[in-house]
Amino acid sequence: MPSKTSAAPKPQLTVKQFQDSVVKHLRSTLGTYEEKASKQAWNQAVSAAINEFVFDGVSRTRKTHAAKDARAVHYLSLEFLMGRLMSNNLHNLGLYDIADQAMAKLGLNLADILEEESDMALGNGGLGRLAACFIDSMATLNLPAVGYGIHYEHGLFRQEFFKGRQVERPDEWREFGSAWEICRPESQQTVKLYGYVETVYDNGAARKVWHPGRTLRAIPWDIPIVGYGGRNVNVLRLWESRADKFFDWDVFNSGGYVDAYAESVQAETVSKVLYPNDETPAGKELRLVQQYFFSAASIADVMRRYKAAHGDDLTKFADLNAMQLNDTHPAIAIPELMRVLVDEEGLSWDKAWAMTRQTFAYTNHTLLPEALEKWPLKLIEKVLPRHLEIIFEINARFLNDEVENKWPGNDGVKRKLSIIEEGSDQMIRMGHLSAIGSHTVNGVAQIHSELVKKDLFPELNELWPGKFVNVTNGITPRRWMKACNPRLSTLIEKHIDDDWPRYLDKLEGLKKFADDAEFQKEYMAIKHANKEDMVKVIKELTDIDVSADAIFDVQIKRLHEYKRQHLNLLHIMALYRRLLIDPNYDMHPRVFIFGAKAAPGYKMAKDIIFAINKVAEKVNNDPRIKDKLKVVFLPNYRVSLAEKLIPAADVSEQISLAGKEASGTGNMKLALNGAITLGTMDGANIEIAEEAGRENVVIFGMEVDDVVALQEKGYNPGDYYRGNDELKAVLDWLEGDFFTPGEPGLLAEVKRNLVEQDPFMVLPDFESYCEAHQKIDSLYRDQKAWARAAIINTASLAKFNSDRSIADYADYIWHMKGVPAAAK
Ligand code: PLP
Ligand code: NBG
Repeated sequence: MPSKTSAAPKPQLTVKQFQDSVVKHLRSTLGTYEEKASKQAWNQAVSAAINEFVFDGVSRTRKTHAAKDARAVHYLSLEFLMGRLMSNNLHNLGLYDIADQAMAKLGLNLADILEEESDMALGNGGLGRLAACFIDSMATLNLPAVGYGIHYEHGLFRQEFFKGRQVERPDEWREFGSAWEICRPESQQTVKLYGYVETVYDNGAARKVWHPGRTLRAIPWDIPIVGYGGRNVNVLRLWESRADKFFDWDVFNSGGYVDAYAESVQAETVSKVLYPNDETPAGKELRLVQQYFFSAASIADVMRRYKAAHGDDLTKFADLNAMQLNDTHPAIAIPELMRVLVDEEGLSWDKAWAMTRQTFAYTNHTLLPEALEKWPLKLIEKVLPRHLEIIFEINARFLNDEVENKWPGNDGVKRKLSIIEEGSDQMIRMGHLSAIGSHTVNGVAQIHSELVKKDLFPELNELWPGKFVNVTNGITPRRWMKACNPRLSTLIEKHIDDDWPRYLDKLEGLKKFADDAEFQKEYMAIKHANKEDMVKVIKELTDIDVSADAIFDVQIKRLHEYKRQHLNLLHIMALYRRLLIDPNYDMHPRVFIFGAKAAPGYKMAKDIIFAINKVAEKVNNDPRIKDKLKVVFLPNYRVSLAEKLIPAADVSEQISLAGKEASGTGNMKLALNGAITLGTMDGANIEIAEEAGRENVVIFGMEVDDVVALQEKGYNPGDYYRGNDELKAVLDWLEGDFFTPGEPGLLAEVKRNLVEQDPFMVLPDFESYCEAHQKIDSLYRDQKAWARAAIINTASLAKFNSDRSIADYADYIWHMKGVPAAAK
């Protein structure tokens, strides 16, 4: 029953008007006509029709915020994993049904048109997708906010499999342009790099002058971000790098036509490609240049906007501007703002530092030691000589004043807290710089935020009580339920308000139907229909036949040893072995579905993909197991594939080693769509279990304390290998040629790694993981109990709405309120 105050967007035009607009754009913008137009052309015509509303929203929003001189937040992120935008924009504008009907009138299917859009994959995984959900929520909450990032020409690589191995292909998301972006050459900036620093004396006072060796132009591309309801439309501003002077005219005139392009080619490599490493810093000069390039351009942009309103008086700068660092990737923005304030604006160090600290806040997304960014001091000195001096000064003042006051004469603490790590090669610790230069530091789930305080920055937490806080991650229910699961959304709308995509706590209202036989039947029928759709996708992508009556057991995320896809694999092999030993082994048919990209240089991750593919090949073609077991590895996992898979999942595999997954967000999406979490007590799994009730998830394995205890005792994987016959048998199975006929040993490295090192303790959790799977099997056979648990999951996930996360940031970190744009 829609409520009177519903936040659901109202359609602003009729089907006929939308249809006319699409046809008008097809003819006048695309230069084609109905009989001839390709689906791609139709897609672009629909985009153009939508953009009539979107661009108007951008102007209205910008005008309101400028007129009110509103405080704004700037979300600095090297990654935004946006996916496709059309369906989201239609839903947020309230135009989806209108567009659907309009296309039907034109003899077309909107769903087919949506498939024509490339994913905008300017991110690796969780961190980038979180940034995308967050900017959706910032617009929905009417917060004056700008997302800042890089306009990569090539996003995350496209993954193919060749004989079971991952092959990387370039991503061409804007090969034929993108309908959603507008270039804003009038707002371009310049970014300087390299060179040397000179000390100049004015009347005896020393002043630093940086003589840069290179200049890049930063060209902004704006992607409108439509809030739910369409009232506010913010922008995501992505910087493209270009050479400062396109031609070196002297070289050109002396006959070197091709050489004249040399500088421009180098400059353009800065925004050419996204580094495909998830959770591992690349440590390459180009990456540092990317980080500085977008940080410096963004700060210059914020400064330009401020000065346009306030002139050279910077006293209100920090009151009007918040900047959020999405991990340490933009940490160089801290010394950059200091450089601008001190060197360019002539502020005193103390004043500039107070403003800088008041402006920045930092989100930590990982505790993995190998993932914490450090840059060789020598590299920073080469690329950003003035910034290195500023970092030294920040560090000296921090150690000599704040640390010395708290721990007088304690060199051990100073060494630990110093931004500079001593050693044969000195390194700059970006996490330290971020924490020291920010007013607030947050982790991304309760357990993670506690570990940030306890293990990562215990002294800083003691030095600044209250500075370290938690903001549990969230996901936008618009994309991750309303748009991707229309059947379930319709069912929800039938039983509760239609504005649940804005107020997710309304889903609580479903709890009263959890035991209602009729509702259970409808809910399960929807899951089945979604699975039937997935059966077709699986067939199309892999040529594997699966049945929608089997349990769809899904693990989708980047491939990483800490996420333990190989634990899943060992259990699959154990099931296969049980079925070979006893063909009547009692289990409900299961389809194990994987989606995961490995970083191209991550050998073990690629070996695991290969092993899963090889086991899959054998299992799927073995008639002896009577289709009780299927293994599917879908190639090229990305946002648009996630949107198809998540509504069809029965089981959500969240099996990281406790303490390693900071939060996870895939876990939230799957649980909201009614998959039962099979997980460890890690990241946000803990909070999902809390919200949905421990009885409605299946938890297994060691907890953080157990992991620490085992490490302290001395972990020996060989003990577990020898101590469990089934585990030993499946590990040994990897050695011969059973899965790689005629080529023995191809999978042996996976076994060796586990038996000799097992850095993420797969073996100790194996037994308890197998038991957890037994629980899943029995629960599924009791369809009423399963339906009940799934419904309660859907009904209980309001906490994980990214609107809640963003409201927390706004209240506790940014201290700002929404400013609704004027209606006209
Ligand atoms: N990759 C894609 C395409 C996603 O949509 C998500 C989140 O749902 C992730 C990666 C992150 O997954 P996880 O939280 O399981 O690491
Ligand atoms: C990832 C964590 C995830 C978390 C996302 C978003 C990095 C460095 N970290 O657990 O591993 O969900 O960030 O916070 O990518």
